[in-house]
Order: sequence, then structure tokens, then C-alpha cells
Amino acid sequence: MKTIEYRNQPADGLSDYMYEVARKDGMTTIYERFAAQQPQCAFGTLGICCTLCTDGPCQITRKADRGVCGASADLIVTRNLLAKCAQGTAANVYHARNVARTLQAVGEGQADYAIKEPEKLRALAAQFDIGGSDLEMARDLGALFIQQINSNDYDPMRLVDVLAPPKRLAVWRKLGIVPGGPNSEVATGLSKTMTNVNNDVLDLLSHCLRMGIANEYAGLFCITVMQEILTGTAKPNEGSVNIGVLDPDAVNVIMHGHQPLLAIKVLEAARKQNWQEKARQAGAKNGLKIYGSLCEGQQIFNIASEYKDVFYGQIGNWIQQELMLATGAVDVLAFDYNCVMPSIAEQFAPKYHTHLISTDKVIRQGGVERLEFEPHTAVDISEAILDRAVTAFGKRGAVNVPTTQQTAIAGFTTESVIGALGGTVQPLIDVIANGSVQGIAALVGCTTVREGESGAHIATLASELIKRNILVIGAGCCSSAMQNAGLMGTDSVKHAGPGLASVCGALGVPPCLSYGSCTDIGKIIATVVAVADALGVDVPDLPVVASAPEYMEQKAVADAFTAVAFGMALHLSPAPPIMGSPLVTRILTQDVESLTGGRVFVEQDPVKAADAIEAHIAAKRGALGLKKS
Ligand code: XCC
Repeated sequence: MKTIEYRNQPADGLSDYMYEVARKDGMTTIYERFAAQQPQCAFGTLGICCTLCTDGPCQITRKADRGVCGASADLIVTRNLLAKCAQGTAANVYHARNVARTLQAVGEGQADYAIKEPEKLRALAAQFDIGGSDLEMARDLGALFIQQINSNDYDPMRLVDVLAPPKRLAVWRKLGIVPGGPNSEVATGLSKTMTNVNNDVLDLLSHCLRMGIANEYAGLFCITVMQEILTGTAKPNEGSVNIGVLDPDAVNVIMHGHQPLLAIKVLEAARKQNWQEKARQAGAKNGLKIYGSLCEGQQIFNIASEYKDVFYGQIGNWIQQELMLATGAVDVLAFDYNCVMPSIAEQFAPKYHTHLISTDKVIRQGGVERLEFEPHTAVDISEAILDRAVTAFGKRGAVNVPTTQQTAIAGFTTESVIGALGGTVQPLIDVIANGSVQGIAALVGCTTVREGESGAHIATLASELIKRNILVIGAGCCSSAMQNAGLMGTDSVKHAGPGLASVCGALGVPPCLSYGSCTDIGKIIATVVAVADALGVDVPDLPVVASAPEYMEQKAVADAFTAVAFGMALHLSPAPPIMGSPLVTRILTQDVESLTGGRVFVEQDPVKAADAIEAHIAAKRGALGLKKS
């Protein structure tokens, strides 16, 4: 694989091609907007700007070591961080609540969905002593998750009690960070961030850990397991990736965002002959095709084995969305919540004919048609989406799609990894123990356009790790960056070190395994816990590292506290806005390790980050008495 040059432009060739097209068309993209923001505010970058009251905004400077109210740098940094963590937790839990509501509606006979994985439903219901028919279990389990999400923070969450690994639960109990209901935890946390309420940095950071645990069980785990019950469990499959997959001769619909339930109905509708016929009559000789982008695309890709006749690929990640539209070949972009740039509705869709549809009630974007998802309206909305796409096809202007085709394998999950290993996690433990695989690095989260990143940081870090025989698991836009860089394809084994290459070659899997979207991080934690359980150790003892190599937004902050609460070492780049407080920096990079076993480290150079990850893995291997490489 060619070494990627760092610059503030797209990291992969196809995006670069589309970037040139957009620029020639006179469009301003995320890259120019980023450049126009430079130099960015150093106080904001360090987390030492407080805008809470009208005596401010206050910044901590050489001449002012406190804000007007007396707040120190430590307090300002921590309050800002807690507010971000609360937003991220609330957003993941919002998604989970939508899925729980659909599961409940299925049980009540009020939804356009059926139960796809009855075994999974029954197993989960049994954990909560819920019995009855499958429909009754769906109804009661959905209701239980909603009740847990909305329960009070003074009642420890039953989800945590039942689902958490006992060793972790003991640690959390000792620290007093077993959370109650996440919405209540968020509300209490935000109350603590008010002006002059809570000056206790340790308490505020503990609250972040509580939200991190709630984020896992009432957010990430909940989303994945309930979606799998409704749409099927991820299975490894090969598919097309990146912008070149768009077909100029088809009516093209992209499902974009994070919540894939509606997309499944769109795929089913697109299968109907009448829609394929209508598309052909409109002049699209290849009919109508559905694609996914961002985390929604990753989730569709996970279960795409069943939809190969209508699902044509995963288009790209956060920083590619304007470039997708610049092809002129996107007839409908339908999006649910999170990660739609305002420039899409205001500039790119009008320029490139794309009909935009928002499908979740939290979204309001000017000029965008709203068809808001309800469990019982999904089929009708899907038909409307296809109708708008056929109409929009007739309004196309110039079309410019890069011709390079790329493929990747996706659809890994704890079950499929264990399945590929012959039904137990033991073979993975054996290859870790004998040193063929040194350890596991989970590369998760977003992409950013910050200099030197733009997907390149992720690709370079992943390449460095697999060269060193460290198995990479990807989720979120990180997976997309690795897919675009050719690190998740069938022939990507050639980039791995000899030990990892022989293991992956024998199993027929790439050295970088996509677990799906950023909401699938819960599945990565499940795999890590499965390995720890099989070894009889706790998560912090494992040769495992988490990394958000191009961390961007609030959900990543919540997920970061989830990782630290679980006792994982977490690499972050760029630096989170905590560096203005030496105390908070020290707590999160050092002191917290003696409490949860987890810690954060920041490294903006991907090769040095790989060195640090390798060193952490080597130390953990040494402590477990495992063979050195
Ligand atoms: Fe981040 Fe989800 Fe957005 Fe991508 S899409 S930029 S939140 S990783 Ni999920």
C-alpha cells in the first residue's frame, strides 16, 4: 500500500478526484471551511474557555488564572467535558430508545417489522426473566429498555446489574459509579455543570464515568442487540465501497446517518419489480439501486448478504458526504440523525439536483422534505423515498463518477468471529498466546479534516499495527477510512506481518475487521469481555487497546468514558479539549488507571501512536507471561 501523504485534502484517490470536481464546479467544501477557520481559538482547543454566564466569556490566560466567578482552569475544562459527554450519551440513548420503541411496537402488532432473530430475543428476555410468546417478549423487552432508559439515577440500572461482567461490576461498585437511568444521569450531570454548583473535579469526572457505563448498556449494547433482533445479525460478506460504486445509469438512493431500520424497508421496497420498472421507464437502464453512507451504510453492509440484489455499496464517511453529491448521481439522500453537514441542504443538494429527505423528528433542515419514521409508517415512507428518487432522476445535470471500483469485507461481530474460529474464542486466545497475533487494537469513531488526518491518520495507524501483527477491529467512519485505503479487502492480508497474515489467511478474513458503525462499539466491548472471560482475567489485563484516531464529536467523548470505565487504554487524536488543565490531563492519562484500569493517551503522529499501542500490548503480554514477539 502506498504511503499516504499528509495534507489537508482527501486521503484517498477517489475522494481526491471528486474534490477536484467540486472545486471546478465552484463549490466550497469542508476543506476550505476548515482552512478559513485557521488559526482556531487556542482557548477552545485547550478547553479553557467558559461561556456559561454573561459575566463571561472567560478564558484562562497568563494574566487571569480564574474566570470572573472564580472558576479555575481545572473546573472550566471538566465542566465543558462533562457537558460534551452528556450530549454524546443522550444521543446514543436517543437512538436506543427509537429501536426499543420499534421492538415494543412489533410485540404489540403495531409495526412494519417482524422478529428476525427469535433465538437472540429469547436469550435476552430470559436474562431479564421475561417469558411468553415471541411477540410478548418483544413487547416486554422493548418496554423494559424504555423504562430503564427513563429510570431515575438514584435507582442503579438493572441493565448494568444483569449484563455487566462481574469483575467490572465489582470495580464500579467500589468506585460508586454504577449508573442509574441514562437520561436522568445526563440531567443530573448537566445540573452539575451549571455556574457555581459543583467545583469538585473528581466528582464531575466520576459522573462522566457513570454516563460512560450508562452509554454502553442503555445506548450501544441496546442499539446493537435490538437492531439485530429486528434486522438480523451481522455476517461477513464482501461488498463495494467508496464513491466509485455509484452507477450513473441507475436511479440512486443513499441511506445516510445512524439508524438503519428504515433502510431495511427501503431495500425491501426497491426489490419490487414495479420500482425497478418505473426507474427504467424514467430512463435509468440499470434500474434503481440503494447505497448506504456513514454509519448507517456500515450497519447495512453488516447484514448485506441478504440484500445483494438491491444494496450496491457503502459510499463513504463523514468527510466524503459533499463529494458524494458532487457526482451529480445521487437522486435521493435520505438521512436520520447525526452527521449531515448543513452545507448539504444549503449548497450541495440544490447544485447537484439531489432530493433530500430527513427521516427523524430531531432533524429540521431548511428546504428538506420531512418523512419522519414511526414503527408503523416505515413501509409508506420507503415507497415515498423511491418515488422521489425516480422523479429526481429526470432532473439530473452533469454526472461525474470516478470509475475505480473498490471492495471490502464487513459484517464481523463477536458471534461471527467466534463462528469463524470454530465456535469458541479459544483459537484466538491460542494465537495471541503463541505470539502470531500480538494483541488487538479497536480503531473506532469518526474522520476529521484536521491537518494530517482526513482518513490518513486512521489508514496509517492501521497499516502500522497490522504490520506489527496486531489485529485491528474497526467501527464507525474509521471502518470506512480503512475500507477506502484497501485495508479491509480480500487481498489486504499482504499488508500484515507474518504471524497475523498466516492467521487471517487461514481464516479467510482481512487483518482489519469491520464491526460496523460507531454504535457497534458495544460489540467490540463484547468481544473483549469474551476474551477476558475465557482467560479468567479482567479487561485491563488484556493486550488490547482502543483508539479513536480521528475523534471528532460528542458521542466519541461518551464512548471514550465507556472505554475508560471498562479498563481499556485509549489512544486519542486530535487532543481532546482538556490540555488547559494539567490536573484533568493527569487524572485521565495517569491516575484513573489505578481506579478503573483504563487511561487515555494522546498521540497525533500515527507511527508514534502505533509505537505506544505496541508498547502497551507488549507490557500486558509480559504481565500475563505470554511469549515475546
Ligand atoms: Fe462519527 Fe459514527 Fe458521524 Fe462517522 S457517522 S462521523 S459520528 S463515526 Ni456515525
